[in-house]
Amino acid sequence: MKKIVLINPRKGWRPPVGLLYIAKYVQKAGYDVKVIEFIDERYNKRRNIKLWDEFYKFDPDYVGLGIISWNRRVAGDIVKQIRSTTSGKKIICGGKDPSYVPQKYLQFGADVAVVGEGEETIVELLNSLTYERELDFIKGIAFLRDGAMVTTSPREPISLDDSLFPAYELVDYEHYTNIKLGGIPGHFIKTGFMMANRGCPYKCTFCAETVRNVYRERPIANIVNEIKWQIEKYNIEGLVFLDDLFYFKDDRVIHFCESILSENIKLKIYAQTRVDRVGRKETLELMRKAGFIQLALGVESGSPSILERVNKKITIEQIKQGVKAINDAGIYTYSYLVIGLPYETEEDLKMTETLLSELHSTFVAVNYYMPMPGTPLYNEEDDKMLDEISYSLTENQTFRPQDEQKRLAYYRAKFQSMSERNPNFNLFRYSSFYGFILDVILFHPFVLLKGLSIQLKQKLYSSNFEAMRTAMINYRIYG
Ligand code: B12
Ligand code: SF4
Repeated sequence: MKKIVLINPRKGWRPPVGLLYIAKYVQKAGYDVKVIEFIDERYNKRRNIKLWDEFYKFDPDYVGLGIISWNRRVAGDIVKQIRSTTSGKKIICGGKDPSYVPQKYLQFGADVAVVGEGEETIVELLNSLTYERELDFIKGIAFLRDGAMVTTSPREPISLDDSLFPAYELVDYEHYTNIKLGGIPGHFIKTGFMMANRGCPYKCTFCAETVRNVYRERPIANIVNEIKWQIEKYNIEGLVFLDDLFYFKDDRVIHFCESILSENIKLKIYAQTRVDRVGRKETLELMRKAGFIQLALGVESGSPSILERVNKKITIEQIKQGVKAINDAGIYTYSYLVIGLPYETEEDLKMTETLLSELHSTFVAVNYYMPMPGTPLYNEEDDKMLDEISYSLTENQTFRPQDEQKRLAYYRAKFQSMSERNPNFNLFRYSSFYGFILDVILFHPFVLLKGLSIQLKQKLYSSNFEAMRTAMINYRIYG
């Protein structure tokens, strides 16, 4: 049996679901699969050395890496290390970043870059490599021939009708469910993760998903079966839907909630929607009954001209109505804002402040704008930055000059403080959170000190508490 190692170049606070879908399809096709998740080396170099030992011992025929753009540099280093220390292994790079810039990965030394969704492509590719068939007829790949890149015709988005479950058993999924701080914001419970739909039909200009905007649905029965399986196997109490747009169609949400209720499934559920898709009181009340405790919304900005420029296709009025409708149904609102867009003025930020003061969102989360490949504002300089950086969860997420960063950090702090509830303090409702804090304070105080020292030096976070919280998340991930 041919062997393949699938690599997550850098583990995060949620599981690499895409890579685990690939793992399941490859396993089903008869390959022996191992998944290795490297950790951020600044946390524990020795752990990565051990993982490399496992890699060499398994001695795979094929290697596949699943890469988001933020991990480009570390993924490149991994490809180069495999090339320089082994021979005869076929290296395949897939995921968001190789889909946008396949040539980069071929330059790093990969044999093939997979563009788009990989379930069908990887199986056809491995079979062709195994039986030494031509690659030209496999859709959705790029490879080098006589030094020039050959790109095959695009792969269609896959149908989710008979979706297999991701191969959670190949990673420490128990660990992911137990991070708790990476689950439902403001809650400290054992949480599972899942995709119910794929794609999003909208085209917001800052969002990296706009290229694969074909919205598709998994059958409700298939989703419910996976939920039951995760409850039985991992004892989850909460569930995060990772979908870009969970609540898109009213009738589908109703069908899902009715299935959850009829199966007597009791979970706290978090999902994402848009302010212009919610509104029917009956649906939201049903969602509340089915366990939805938090709905996240892309509010983005309080400035109509910013909403227009990012092509959000929502109005200030819709934002107010959407948030109010969810609040009224007794579900927490989690409003995402994006600040730091290149054309954003102080006046725009003031308008956001005014909107927040009227909004009464339970939680407000502010992200700094990050240019991503495939989006209109992304330029050569950003691309060079992604080639060089080694992003860490506790470090600068924006690469802006310090003054600019401090200015944005000020607004971030201000906006987040306009939440109706502080998500950090919400955590203190959970008795298990006290145990965790005590463990950190008594046995690992350096975790908090590290967070604080980053904050004192770089002022990256909106508060000392947030800096320490991020440090604690890292501790939960990397130990
Ligand atoms: C879960 C998630 C995370 C998790 C895990 C990330 C991971 N490794 O998968 C965590 C919490 C760690 C995370 C963190 C971040 N994330 Co995130 N995250 C997501 C989210 C919500 C779901 C990912 C997912 O499971 N998708 C579903 C699967 C089915 O799709 P997929 O991952 O693309 O996989 C398919 C293909 O890409 C391909 N494929 C994937 N791997 C492989 C491997 C091989 C060998 C092959 C052949 C094919 C292949 O086949 C898969 C199946 O079809 C996406 C949004 C989204 N809709 O994808 C954002 C997203 C991936 N994240 C994004 C970003 C920006 C981040 C952060 C930088 C945010 C931040 N400011 O901190 C950090 C990075 C931290 C870090 N250092 O890793 C961007 C990435 C953009 C880009 N160009 O890469 C996305 C797309 C969100 C967005 N719309 O902007 N994220
Ligand atoms: S920001 Fe949300 S609505 Fe806009 S394209 Fe991305 S996922 Fe879709």
